[in-house]
Amino acid sequence: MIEYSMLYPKVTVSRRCVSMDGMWKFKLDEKEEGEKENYREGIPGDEVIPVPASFQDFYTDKDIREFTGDMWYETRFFVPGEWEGRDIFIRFGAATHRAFVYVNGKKITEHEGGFLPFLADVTEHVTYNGYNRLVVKVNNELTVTNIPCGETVVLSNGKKMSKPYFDFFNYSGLQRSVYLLALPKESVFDIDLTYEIEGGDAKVNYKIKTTGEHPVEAALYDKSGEKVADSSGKEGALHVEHAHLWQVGDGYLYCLKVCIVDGEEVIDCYEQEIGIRTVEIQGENILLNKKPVYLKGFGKHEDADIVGRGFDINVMKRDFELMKWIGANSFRTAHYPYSEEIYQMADREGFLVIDEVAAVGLFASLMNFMEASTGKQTAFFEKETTGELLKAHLKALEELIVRDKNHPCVIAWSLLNEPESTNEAAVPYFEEVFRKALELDPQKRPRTFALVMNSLPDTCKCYNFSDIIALNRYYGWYVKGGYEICDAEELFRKELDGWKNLKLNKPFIFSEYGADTLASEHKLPSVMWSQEYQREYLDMTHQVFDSYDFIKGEQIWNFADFQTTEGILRVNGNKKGVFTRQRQPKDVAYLLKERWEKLPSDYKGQKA
Ligand code: EVA
Repeated sequence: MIEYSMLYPKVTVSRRCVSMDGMWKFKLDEKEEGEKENYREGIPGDEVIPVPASFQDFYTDKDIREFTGDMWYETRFFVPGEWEGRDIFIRFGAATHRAFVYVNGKKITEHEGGFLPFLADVTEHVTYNGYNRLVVKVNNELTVTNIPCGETVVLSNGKKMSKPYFDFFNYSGLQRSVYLLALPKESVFDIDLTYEIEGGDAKVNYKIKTTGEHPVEAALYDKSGEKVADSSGKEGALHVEHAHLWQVGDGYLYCLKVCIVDGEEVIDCYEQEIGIRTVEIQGENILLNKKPVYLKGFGKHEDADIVGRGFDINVMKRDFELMKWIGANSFRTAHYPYSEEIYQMADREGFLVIDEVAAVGLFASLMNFMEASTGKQTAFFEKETTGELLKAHLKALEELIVRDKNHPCVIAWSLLNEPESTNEAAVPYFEEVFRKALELDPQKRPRTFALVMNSLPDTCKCYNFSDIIALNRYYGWYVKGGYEICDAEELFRKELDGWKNLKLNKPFIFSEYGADTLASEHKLPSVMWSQEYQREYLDMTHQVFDSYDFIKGEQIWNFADFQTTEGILRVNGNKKGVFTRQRQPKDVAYLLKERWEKLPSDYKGQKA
């Protein structure tokens, strides 16, 4: 059980919420002296840095960019006197990968996991009508007991370095917004929703958790602010006549207003935007509002110049404009839960989201994305540390589902990316994770995980757990690239024939496929890394997709070029983007636009 409310911070009649974003004091603890020197009471020096942002790409010094260890942030905040008597929290959108929070020198809380929100209850520790000091120690070391998995090594010069078992740069710090909240002592804590569509009408079933005993009233308003239904009680149903369903490209949102009342007096109100829609798997089909839908889109990252993985509202806007332009309808939040504002935008724009927890790197290798194709085994789930990892994974999963369950855009949970699922030891681990997701989600959305190249019909021990089988495949890139692409196609078809023969009666999607491509390279005839080859690769891949009716979606890797650890396989980052890191199109963007605009939304839906 999470002991604080995960509801997104909002100002209402009863709630106050002040942004703490801005320039904060900052210090990398290079000498590991922060504890001894009592940084919790104030950090030395004058360095300041923006919050939210990754710290890495502001500076010109490589030791800073690669810094691994503790970093300290500090800011001052004012708590209004009229807030006395309320509960006061500091809400962190995320702190990557773990944080220790101090207010006025006193430790308040700590949090493990770098991509989900947490609250520090500071009610008893702040000075009212005065200034207070917030110090946060953030640590960005990677381990195999937390997600995402990796190692921290010490180099011969004594400096620590991050060795991720995943293919994105270990951006870290306070990468999301921080808010100061004042809530009434009795407040709305959590909201569960399920939907039933009845002809043209709909039923919204709700269950409200509060921190007290007073009664609850719920009312639903349409987009124009008209009340369309209401109900009393912590649990109930709202009947909506002629419901405007939430659809792809038509993210119609109602506003659910939940109030705790004491007679005439309103104790607390919270407003939650909701979209009325159902999601289910039926045979080989993914159904949205009982109609088949074919996924077209991307695996993405939160990644951009300078800000790194820090939430940037401008980059978000551009990304949605590009996704609409190209005819996409969906994306996967590879490889971690994204900033909440991105789901809110997907809700509004009518995008389908596969929401991924940060369980990536559960395959002990620095280049697992490549080595998996060679049949390498690492016995990952046989490690002694697996129990501890599972605990961290389940906790993050709970935070993810509680945080995101009310977004209509979220149509499935991705519970792992490319785990080593070819070993029996993975099975009990998967069992726990898949069971937990089902238990936590009131809407019982489909669950999936992305299968790595060597998790094949005859080797994967875990595909049966998935409601949607999601394949990450690189035939024509890591396997038989270049002039050998004809052999890649043969192997690709052979694998798919294998899946077909299993008659799983489940939908398949491609959660990754792609080829690294330098926006600067044109070459006729093609060579790998040229824009011409990316096109050839996609032409082959699309032909294969179109030959199998059980394939119900394609999410290309990646939306845009992104930063990774440096190395011989990466040219200043991963270049599989359809767009550059600056969000301009490579040639294949036009090919995808043509394809995706042509494919009907229920492509292959009727034949199942
Ligand atoms: C790649 N392949 O090699 C991608 C990685 C990604 O960036 C994978 O899931 O299998 C991974 O993170 O480009």
